[in-house]
Amino acid sequence: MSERIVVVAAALLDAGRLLAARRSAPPDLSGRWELPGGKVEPGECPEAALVRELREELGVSAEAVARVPGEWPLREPYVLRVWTARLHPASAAPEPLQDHDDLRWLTRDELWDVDWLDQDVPAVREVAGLLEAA
Ligand code: 9L3
Ligand code: MG
Repeated sequence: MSERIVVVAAALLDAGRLLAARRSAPPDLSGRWELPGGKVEPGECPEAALVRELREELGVSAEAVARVPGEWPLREPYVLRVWTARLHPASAAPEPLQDHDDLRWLTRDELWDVDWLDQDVPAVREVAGLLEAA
């Protein structure tokens, strides 16, 4: 049996909006939108990985809030797990520092205006109810 590697992603929520990030790499994923995150490193807990990825990719100080129920298969051996997350009050605003070339804060009405990665769609659907209408 192959070991699964967890990829964590953040449904970063602020003022009733969800942060979407447009990937700039690799070529087969670039231009598609995702919940930012990445691979959990050996020995790292998923919530710590989430905080680290948000700092590295977006330059923010944030924390995991709650696991979004579900687990979604990615390319072998990866599996996607999602947490809601929030910015610390003193955090910088997110910037696309690494792996992304655009960011958008989406209201519920705008949620499907971006071309989400297929694998992220079920998680985005799960968090839709937490968003405000525009
Ligand atoms: N992935 C899918 N949805 C996401 C994230 C953060 C990642 N929300 C996929 C894309 C890559 C793999 O997981 O194939 C590893 O992600 P990364 O480390 O390149 O961000
Ligand atoms: Mg990443």
